Amino acid sequence: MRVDVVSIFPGYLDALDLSLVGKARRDGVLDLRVHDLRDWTTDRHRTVDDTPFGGGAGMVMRPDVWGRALDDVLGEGGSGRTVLVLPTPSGERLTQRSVEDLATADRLVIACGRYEGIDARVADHYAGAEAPEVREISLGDYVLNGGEVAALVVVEAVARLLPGVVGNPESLVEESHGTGSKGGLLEYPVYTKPAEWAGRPVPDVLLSGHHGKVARWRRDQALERTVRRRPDLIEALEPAELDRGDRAV
Ligand code: 6GU
Repeated sequence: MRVDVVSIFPGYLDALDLSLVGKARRDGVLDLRVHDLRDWTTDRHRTVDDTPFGGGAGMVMRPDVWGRALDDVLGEGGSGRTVLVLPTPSGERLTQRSVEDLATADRLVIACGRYEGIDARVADHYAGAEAPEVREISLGDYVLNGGEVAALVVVEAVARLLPGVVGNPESLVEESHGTGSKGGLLEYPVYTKPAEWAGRPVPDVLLSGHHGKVARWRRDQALERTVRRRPDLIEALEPAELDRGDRAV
């Protein structure tokens, strides 16, 4: 997959050299390119923003600079499905479901806004075209200073779904928010050695060697945790889906 990130702080994306994402890049699974938006400015001060029409606080990013940048970057790609990702606190919530959808694209272009955001005509302009698909996404109900952290989140969440990035694909199956057979619940708690630490023993059932009892216990823990921490996730589940998960243990 090819991913382009455009930002006025390209250094923010340096972390994508590390860990599994860094390895995916070196292995050629992920072709990630980071661009400096100011490369598409035309004035001596390399201006990317201006005051908002209608008044109000802060600055708005200029559509002409973004338009030149995105036309160039989008034009570099080959054929295939391209999604233009616009991180914004007023976007749709990013979920594992939307991450799975983004992971099926051939190409992502992530445009990181700063200040009070990007002139709204940019999203409308590209959404009005045949391609790319445009997705305005938000990480959650809080405010960040710009889209760079969201770009880090999208790249990491998508990259680990690409074939060959996570060593053991089984580890993708049981995780919290997975949409597979155990989907919809938070993950059960996990333990390793030593069997007792700080006066706290590991639950006996995990040392029993009884796979059926371990599976039942984990399912119960996942349910209990989800009810307590994320009742909204239980509400969102079809009762049949809950039953199916229970019969699977
Ligand atoms: Cl994607 N951007 C900004 N600036 N703030 C956010 C966000 C995105 N998601 C949550 N808060």
